Amino acid sequence: MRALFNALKTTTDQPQTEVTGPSRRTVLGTLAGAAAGVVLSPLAKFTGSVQAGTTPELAVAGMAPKMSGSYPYQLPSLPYDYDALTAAIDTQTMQIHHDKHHAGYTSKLNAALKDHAMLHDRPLAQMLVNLDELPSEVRTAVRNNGGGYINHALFWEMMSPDGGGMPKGGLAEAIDRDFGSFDSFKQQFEANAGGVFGSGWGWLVADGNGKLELLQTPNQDTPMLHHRKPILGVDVWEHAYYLRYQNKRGDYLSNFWNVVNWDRVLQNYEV
Ligand code: MN3
Repeated sequence: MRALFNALKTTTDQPQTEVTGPSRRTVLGTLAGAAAGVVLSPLAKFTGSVQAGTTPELAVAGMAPKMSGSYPYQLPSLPYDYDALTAAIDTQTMQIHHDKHHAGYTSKLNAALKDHAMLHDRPLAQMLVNLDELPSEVRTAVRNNGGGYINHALFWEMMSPDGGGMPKGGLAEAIDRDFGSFDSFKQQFEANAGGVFGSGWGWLVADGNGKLELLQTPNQDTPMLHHRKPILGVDVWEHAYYLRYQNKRGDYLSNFWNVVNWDRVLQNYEV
């Protein structure tokens, strides 16, 4: 695991040359901000220095095999009961969120890919990192429904009825290094996620050097579109919290810490 990160670090430490192909357009799109449908948090410290070639590995390395699986995609089972996360999320929200919303992204992703056999063996994470390489007629569907598929697969795993507490191991050290302290990180994470305008996600992500950043993504965009590895994410679409919290997104976010699965989040960082 360390070797992979070192390899990525070596690559990203090379002198910056012109980034070509889809990655260049993505990086420029990121810098262009809202014009490209991209929302970067004011708290994010995006440098635009990611090089082509490092990023697909970076993204795929962060995903469990089942999440970067291939067509036809299966709705992942929840790793706990619907009522297991009531320290943060109510039972009915979990049922609707998993059985309807996540199932919907899954079936729409499969429908979009059905007639594109050449994409059936391509890992979803690779498609999302290199979106511009996809046929134009499936690009939006993969971005939205592939993003929704993978974001939710990650989200369920990032939570646990045995969650809460403090980050662990190398992630705890990196949080102290990049945010000052765990308390400061929590404040900034909540502000970042709370500030997402409309539907989207608030993320803790890592670049190829393991540096942590906060990121907002609109709709179902994944941090992989920005060549960042998702470490911890929280869904701030209203469907994720409205039944219990109504307009009080901040209360949902402050309770979210009760269920964060820090063991899994550490794996996301170290893989
Ligand atoms: Mn959702």
